[in-house]
Amino acid sequence: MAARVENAVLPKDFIWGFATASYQIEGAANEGGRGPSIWDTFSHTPTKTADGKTGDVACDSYHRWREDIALLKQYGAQAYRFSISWSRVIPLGGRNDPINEEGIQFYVDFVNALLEAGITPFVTLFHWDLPQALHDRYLGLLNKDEFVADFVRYATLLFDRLPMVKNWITFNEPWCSAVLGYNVGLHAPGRCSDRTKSPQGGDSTREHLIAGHSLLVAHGHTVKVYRDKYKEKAGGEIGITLNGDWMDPWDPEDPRDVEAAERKLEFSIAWFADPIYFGDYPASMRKQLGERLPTFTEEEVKLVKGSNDFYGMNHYTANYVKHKDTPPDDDDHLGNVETSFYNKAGDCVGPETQSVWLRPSPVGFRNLLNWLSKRYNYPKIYVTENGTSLKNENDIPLPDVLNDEFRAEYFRGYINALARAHNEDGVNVMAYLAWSFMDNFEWAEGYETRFGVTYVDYEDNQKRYPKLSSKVVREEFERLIKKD
Ligand code: GBH
Repeated sequence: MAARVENAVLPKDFIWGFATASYQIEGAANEGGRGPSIWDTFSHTPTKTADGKTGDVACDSYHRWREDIALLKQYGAQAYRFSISWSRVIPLGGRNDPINEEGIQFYVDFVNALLEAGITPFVTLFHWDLPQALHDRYLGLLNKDEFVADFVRYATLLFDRLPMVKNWITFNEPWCSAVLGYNVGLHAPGRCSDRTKSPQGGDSTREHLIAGHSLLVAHGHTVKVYRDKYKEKAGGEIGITLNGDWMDPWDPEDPRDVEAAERKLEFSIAWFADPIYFGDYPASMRKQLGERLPTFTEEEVKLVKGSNDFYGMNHYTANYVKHKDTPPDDDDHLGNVETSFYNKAGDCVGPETQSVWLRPSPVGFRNLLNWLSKRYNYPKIYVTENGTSLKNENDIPLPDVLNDEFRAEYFRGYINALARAHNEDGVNVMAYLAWSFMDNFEWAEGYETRFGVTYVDYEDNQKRYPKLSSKVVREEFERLIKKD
């Protein structure tokens, strides 16, 4: 674990808080004029989520938002990141489809109440919940021109109606939308080459690459609109949030593993960040994927290159990476590598959590902050998600479950690693939003896996209870941020 940083080393204007996403918390799936999203359809399809759970009710934040804001205030949060449900504001999603004023009003009231409470809103436009109608009409992300035009219209509507928002995130984790939705099919819309899993079609060798390209181009167009017409007046910023975990070579003495670890970082992070900072996909991806990877037109390069006011970083864990001696499969999305929580020497990344993919590694966070900073020339970084689940937390009854020391220790480790990266490595990280403000619908894992600093009692009216970790996040930042 990273040692504690005792002194206030983070600048006065460093901002911290908590994050959530619409489909994971709102519920009220059929209320207020909301249309269905691909996550409604997917979660209502048998076998797609744990115990067939859906976001129909979730944390019921659509009704309990005043309580949520009071709790955020109680936690001392300076910022709150949430996402807008596209199909709540445009139920069918398209640029010529009717607007749902009731849905817009919900977000206007919410943002105004946050601001009144002194909490800065960070608004994500798209956290995976594509309006179902756009999937039905033209297969959503697979139709670049239609998707881009519809997304830009949706984003513009919100720039118009929420001029008080100064922190915009276009897309949350395009890698997840692309790979989980169109390559492995574990997330909505669940497409992949396996017809037993995806009878409606799918091609795991190509579709995720097409979806990823659409997301990048939509991001570029949206940022241009924001910069041309809104940015100056609002004094705001816009960027994209990318997921990415740290990768160490399985055998640091083997140059093929060293290269494999770098390639894995490129296949997960640089896939999206290179086009945004350099104007093209990484060479390693072009080499492995050939013509299956789309190319950027000149106009697209102009739109996408330089399109981040900040780098939104979602980060959770670390892996060891081993090269493969066999040629890559056509549906490979990893960069022809194997990942593991153990290295050749038998060292382990960290202890188990409830999420099979997640083990704590604060040092990995510091390493990745440095990797990103060096590769992209020290961009301003906002950590838009970081947090952990706890092994078997769902089996612990109230009130013991509120004593989440494992999560508290995760936050201590990661927040101090961030402080070191800022103070000792010159990393320009300026915000930190813990995932998550409260336990919520953890996608395909349903409600079994909890990530909240707030316990949500799904058996008793979604009642909220602060966990220990909510206090620890605050303690860390109150010590680390300079007072003047
Ligand atoms: C975030 O993604 C999401 O933004 C958030 O909505 C979610 O609740 C939170 O994490 C916690 O899960 O083994 O191939 O299925 C985190 C990034 C990347 C983590 C994909 C899980 C699974 C890879 N995710 N990863 S796989």
